[in-house]
Amino acid sequence: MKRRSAILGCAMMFVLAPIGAFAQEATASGLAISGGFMRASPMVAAAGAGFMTIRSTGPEDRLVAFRSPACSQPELHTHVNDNGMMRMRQVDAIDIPAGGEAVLQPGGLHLMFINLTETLEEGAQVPVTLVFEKAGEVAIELPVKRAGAMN
Ligand SMILES: [Cu+2]
Repeated sequence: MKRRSAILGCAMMFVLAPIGAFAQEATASGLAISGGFMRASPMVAAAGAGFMTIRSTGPEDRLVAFRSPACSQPELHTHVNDNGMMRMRQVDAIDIPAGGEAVLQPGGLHLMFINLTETLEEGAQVPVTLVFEKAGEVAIELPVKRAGAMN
């Protein structure tokens, strides 16, 4: 995976996908993050969720935490089927297999932004720092899409 400048990456993604999805960022440490987004959330103090695909072009890694100025209580979550009811549950880490990927998507794994510090307005960019066990910290920006967006 060649490293390219964030500006060039954004410009290319904007041409190819004007709806959004320009949070794409490649790291030198063998992780490629693509398709990141959040959903617009109308009220302050509500929670928000972040989604993306994290691919490893090298060894296995684990997403162990994240930080964002958009919330005061970031958690890693998944959904579990509890007698037919889908419930969110906190997880310690999200595994990215060697040469494979972890998909964070609605109804599954996600970044949970608890105690939002600001309203998530459609069109905004939310700075997020992902913390990986091996790759360390990776800064990205997640575009805010309309409420209910699936990708
Ligand atoms: Cu959640």
